[in-house]
Amino acid sequence: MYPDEIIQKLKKYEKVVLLTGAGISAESGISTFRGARGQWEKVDPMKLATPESFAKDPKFVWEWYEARRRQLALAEPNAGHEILAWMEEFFPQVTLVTQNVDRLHQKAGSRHPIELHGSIWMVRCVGGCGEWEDRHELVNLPPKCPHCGALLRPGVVWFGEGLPPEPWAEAEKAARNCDAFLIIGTSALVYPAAALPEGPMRLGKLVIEINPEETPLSGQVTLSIHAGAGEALKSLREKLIKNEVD
Ligand code: BJW
Ligand code: ZN
Repeated sequence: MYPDEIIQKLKKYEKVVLLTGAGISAESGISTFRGARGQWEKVDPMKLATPESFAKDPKFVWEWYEARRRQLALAEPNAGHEILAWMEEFFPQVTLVTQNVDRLHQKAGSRHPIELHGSIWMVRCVGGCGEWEDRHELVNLPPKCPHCGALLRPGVVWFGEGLPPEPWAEAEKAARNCDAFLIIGTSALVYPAAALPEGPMRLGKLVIEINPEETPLSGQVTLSIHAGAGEALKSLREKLIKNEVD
């Protein structure tokens, strides 16, 4: 799966960036957005993941989010999440950047995942009272702010909204300075996250993609592994450890 010279190089690198998408959580039973079995086969994302849709029908949008929250409350991280957390022990400096809102990386032990699209466990008052974590089952949808009575919205980033500036700046900086960049389980269709590997690719850095399907990045990366994240990352860990002993 991995040529030896790539493993030898990777082993010596200090600064590694990991960019994840919905595919890393697929093996935890969480549907991806696009592609085979993606949840957006069944629902139109533009009806749900935009501020306009929320303004028009907050109950409908919240029903989708609350169903996902209940599914996620029962979900466990899988081998892929665990191996990415292990990489923080193996490499001197790992920056994990995720587009996922599920917090499964944190549950697997990753210390400081950068969340580009927020978190499904956060709620935000549209009246300006702030944002806080709430994992309770939300029964009366749409939920209202306990402080001012305005609507609460999910603390995620919808289409047309800017990414949170600090996480984005941190992700860009890590991408600029990395020795190697791993892209795991993202269709690489949603910007600006999909643009993060562009700099490293342009500079000829080692860029590895793990995805069972082709993506727009597959032809540009150093190595494209067409396999599920669990299998591909288990194999990578074995090679890294074996080569360490050799
Ligand atoms: C496996 C697997 C296994 C399966 N193992 N892999 C530049 C160019 C063009 C457009 C734009 C642009 N800049 C901005 C835009 C507009 C827009 C955009 O990108 N649109 C595109 C669709 C064209 N971007 C935005 O609006 C962003 N904001 C922004 O840019 O602000 C500045 C701005 C403001 C105003 C105007 C203009 C600019 C915000 C994007 C927010 C995305 N939000 C969502 C919803 C989050 C909340 C929620 O969860 O509900 O984020 S959309 C959805 O897509 C979610 C995801 O994080 C994101 C990415 O999806 P991801 O993770 O890649 O999942 P999938 O399903 O697409 O792919 C899964 C992959 O896994 C597949 O490839 C499978 O093959 C693979 N897989 N099993 C490994 N076992
Ligand atoms: Zn409020």
